[in-house]
Parts: sequence; C-alpha cells; structure tokens
Amino acid sequence: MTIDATARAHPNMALVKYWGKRDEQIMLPSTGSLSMTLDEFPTTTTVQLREDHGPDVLELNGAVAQGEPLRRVTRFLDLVRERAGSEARAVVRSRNEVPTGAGLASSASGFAALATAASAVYELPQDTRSLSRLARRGSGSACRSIIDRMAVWHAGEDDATSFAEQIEAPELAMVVVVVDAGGKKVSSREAMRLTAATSPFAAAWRASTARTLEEMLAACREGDVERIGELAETNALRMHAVIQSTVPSVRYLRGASVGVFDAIEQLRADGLQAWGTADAGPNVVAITRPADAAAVADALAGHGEVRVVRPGPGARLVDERVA
Ligand code: 2P0
Repeated sequence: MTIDATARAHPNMALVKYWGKRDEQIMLPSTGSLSMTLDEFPTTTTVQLREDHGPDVLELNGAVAQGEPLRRVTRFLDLVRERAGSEARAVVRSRNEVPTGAGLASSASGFAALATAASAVYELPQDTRSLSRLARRGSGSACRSIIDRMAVWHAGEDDATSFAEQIEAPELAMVVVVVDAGGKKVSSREAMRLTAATSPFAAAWRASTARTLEEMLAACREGDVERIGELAETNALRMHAVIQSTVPSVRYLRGASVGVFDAIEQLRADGLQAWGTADAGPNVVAITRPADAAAVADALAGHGEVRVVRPGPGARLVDERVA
C-alpha cells in the first residue's frame, strides 16, 4: 500500500486562452485552448493518508491553510475518494517555487501536482489522460500542466472527452515581465462567470477562439513561429477586451502592462520578433524564439523584473513510499 506520494508540476502559459465554462460542475470549458508548460516555478505536493479519522489538512509553503484553499482541496479529494471507494482523509503538503507576485497562477501547477500525487496514493488510474481529466476538475488550466512542453486541451463533450494532450510545435521561449507583484482583486473563476453573464461580446469571443485554436494547431504543425506569435497576441488581447467589457468592468491589464505591449510592438518594428500575451493579471509575457530570448529580455528589462522560461516537463511523481 502506498503511504505517501510526492508529485511535481509546473505552471503553463496559454497561447490560445481558456476563458469561460460550458459546465462549471464538471469543469467543461466553452472552447479548447493551447499552452506551453514552463520549465520554472514548480509546485511540489505530497499527499499522505491519515491513519486516524481526522479531517483533511492542507499545508501551503509550510503554513496550515484554512478557508477557501482548504475547501477547494477537500472538494477535490472528495471526488478522488468517491472514485477510489475510499474514506481515508489526507494531509496535503504543497510548496510553490513561484517567486512572490510573479503573476503566474499556481492553481494549474497546484492541481496538476495534487491530481498526480493523489492518484498514486488512492490508487486511481495514472495514465496521462486520466490525470489530465482529474486535474481539470480542480482547476481547468491544470489539465494542461499534466502535459510535457506543448498541450492542447480539447474542450470535449463530457468528462471523458475533455482533457489535454501533447502536440508537436517549434521550439519557443518566453520572457515573463513582472510589472506588478500585487494579487488580483477578481479571481479568474469569478471574472469568467461575469463575462458569460454580462458581456455582449462573450459569444464572439467563443466563436473567434474556436477558430483561432484551429489556426494555432496548424501553425504549430507547420513550425510557423511568426504565425504562432501573431495568433497568440491577438487571442490574448481579445480575451482582455471581453473581460473589460463586463459589468462591472474587470481590468487586469494596467498602464504598465499596455506599455510592455507597446514595447513589444516596437521591438518588431526594429526587427526583433516577439509577441505579447497576458493572463488574468497585469504581467506580460513575450513569446519569442529561443535564439532571441536574451535580446528580448534585455530590451524589456526596463519595464519590470524579467525571467526567461522555456518548455518544461509535465506533472510527474518524484517520490513514493510504499508500506
Ligand atoms: C488560461 N486562465 O488559459 C486562462 C487565461 C487565465 C487567463 O485558465 O476556474 O485557474 O479553476 O478553471 O484555470 C485561469 O483560470 O480557472 C486560466 P478555473 P483557472 O490559462
């Protein structure tokens, strides 16, 4: 019997964004999405079964967590227990190596690592597809962090068909520009609901993203970095446009973020190819070729702390203790 298991997973950065759910209960997205798993900022999570009958315990970066983070982990473990036919509670210890305020969400790496460690401990299927489907139930984008390097998340029709899998793509690099280390006021989940409920552009966003995903898959197959960059930048700005069009308006990009998009456009005019993207926060990420990453990082260093990231590994077990 497995006593405890430790898994590690990394965040991912979407080139075609997930923004909206078709079914919040089982976390079906309204459109597919596509991302690069990063080689930095891992989350390492240990799941240990409790031998007494105490409740689930969550420790985040060494401190005991309560409230919503604990409820979210418990709900996730309830699903795992239901599938495993187990009543055993667990102690979950999770550590994020995201530098404070790097603006890279830890929910994707967090639930990818948790799904992987929990599947080992509760003896659920551990193939990539099963792990991706399970991670999705914790946080949508976590299904992509299960996957090595580049992932497409198929929107799917039901729980069985909504999962991420690896795709071939040309070698990319990204430059993360941290313009603001503060937390966000409106969670992605809340802002997605607000978008569906109040934006007149929500349907256009869904239709255009579905088309963009098809074009992006073709650009990845063809190894066309320029097309990948253009599509990613347009898709990110469309996502921010639909988010800003909510009532009340949610604005994740700040003046400084727009300044980085301007600087990236200027780099292109000067002959250095890079394209901007941004998630549900103010920080901007430049997508570029590996050979240009250092020059792009130098050029953007005046706008905030910069860090070059590359394609990284999917979630995996790093330790397992068996009695
Ligand atoms: C993405 N984001 O594709 C998009 C782009 C943020 C902006 O996925 O409600 O934490 O847990 O499924 O996955 C962030 O949302 O939301 C996200 P839930 P999630 O990466």
